[in-house]
Amino acid sequence: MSKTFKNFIAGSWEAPTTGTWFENRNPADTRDLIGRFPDSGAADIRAAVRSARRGFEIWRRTPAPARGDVLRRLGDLLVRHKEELADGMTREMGKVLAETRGDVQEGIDTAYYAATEGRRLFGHTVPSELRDKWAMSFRRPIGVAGLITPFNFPLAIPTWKMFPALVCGNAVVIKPSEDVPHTTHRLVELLLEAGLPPEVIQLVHGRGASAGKAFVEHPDVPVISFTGSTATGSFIGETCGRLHKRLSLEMGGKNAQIVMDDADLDLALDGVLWGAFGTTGQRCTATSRLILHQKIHDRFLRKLVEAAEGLRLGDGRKPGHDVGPLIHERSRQKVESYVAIGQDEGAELLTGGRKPGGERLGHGFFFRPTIFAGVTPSMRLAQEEIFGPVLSVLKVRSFDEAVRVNNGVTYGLSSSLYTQDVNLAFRALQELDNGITYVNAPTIGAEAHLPFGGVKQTGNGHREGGWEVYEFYSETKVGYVDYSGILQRAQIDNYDE
Ligand code: UN1
Repeated sequence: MSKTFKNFIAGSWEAPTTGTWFENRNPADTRDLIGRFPDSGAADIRAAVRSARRGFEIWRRTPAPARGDVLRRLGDLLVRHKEELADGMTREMGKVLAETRGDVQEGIDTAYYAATEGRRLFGHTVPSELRDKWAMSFRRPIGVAGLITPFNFPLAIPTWKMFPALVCGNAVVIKPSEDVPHTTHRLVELLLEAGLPPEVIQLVHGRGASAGKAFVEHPDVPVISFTGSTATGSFIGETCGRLHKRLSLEMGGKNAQIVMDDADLDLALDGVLWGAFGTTGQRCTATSRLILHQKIHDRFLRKLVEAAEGLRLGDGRKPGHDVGPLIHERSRQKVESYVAIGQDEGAELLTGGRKPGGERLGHGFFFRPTIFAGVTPSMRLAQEEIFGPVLSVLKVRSFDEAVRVNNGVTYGLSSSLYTQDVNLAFRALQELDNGITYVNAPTIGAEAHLPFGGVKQTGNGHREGGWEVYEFYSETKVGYVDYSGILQRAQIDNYDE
């Protein structure tokens, strides 16, 4: 008998009002059923929001340092449960244990950062233009925050959204991806153990088109944060625009690694292998384009193909594997369709392009690391997000051309430049149109205490992580106190002759 999980609404674990459930299976071996989770509907969301509003009334009055203390205790619990969480995450999501341990660590870092932010949440005190008048700004919570999270970072991304929202004094309704519901289930259990008042957090499982849509449209959820596809983000953006909601969108990428002719090629090789094939290419920050200077193009490609063929596919919970499965069959079909598109467009398939044969990997959604050479900037292979282990290689003659190619896409999350030339390094920071640029490091590797996000169609101008996200989850309020005892008119009395 597989376990049946529930939503967490109004302080207790509740079955969905729909009476329907979905299955969560291990993508490395679909015979392994992790559990059944609620396929919730609008009525579940309404109950969750009602409860969150009650939770908000308690939580917004709790001093921010005390709110931070809950997250410090949660950080301690994440440390204690790191192995168990990583193992469970690999089981439901597929990436190898070293990566899921990193995912938990990102949650730990985010928790400890948030804990101390409870003692900052700075406002400003500035001089007034009038005598005996005080002027300051400070932060207030917004209300119920609705969070929609993706499958690829099952723990880290929920923490990026939840922890700052909570420290700022908001109540939370979260709907995790239906591909990884178990990790968020555990996170909520740990939040309760850490002492979060129950009605401050609501967990509602389900699909985007039903549960997700219901709270994006709910009038009592004034702030929404979403990480996922650009298509879904556009839909959410329209709804939030119409309802005047605050919205943070974190969406697609088409990130490039540029390798100049003076680069340390071994370093660049390690970087691209990790960037392109880590997490089986299922990161917003994955390296999906490799832009090579013509002088090193052939030499680098030879090494790259050989190294990619040496990557070991397999169950991420067992030692010795580098690359896990894709998240589901639909995703594998999408990757296969791009292999066909690339071949039709005239790109040259150097390796991969198909699922592995044989019994060992036959029950999972595995796909071989795939490299296309001879890709030109206008090809769909060079423009569209694939979200799988497919790398498109483009050849350029100069740094300027590399910049043009990098910038010639609709996305703008991360980019990377390998060079020994300090002048080029700084030019890259200025000229590459991305939210994050790495020098001599791959396109992935964001740290929890710095702002994370992208330009163009990757996002809508907000950042997660670091100090900026706290602005997103709070309202700035301004207070003036006039202790002069007389009416002082701003802009008038101070300028009287
Ligand atoms: C994502 O790609 O979806 O940049 C998030 C990284 C991670 C976060 C990635 N820390 O490597």
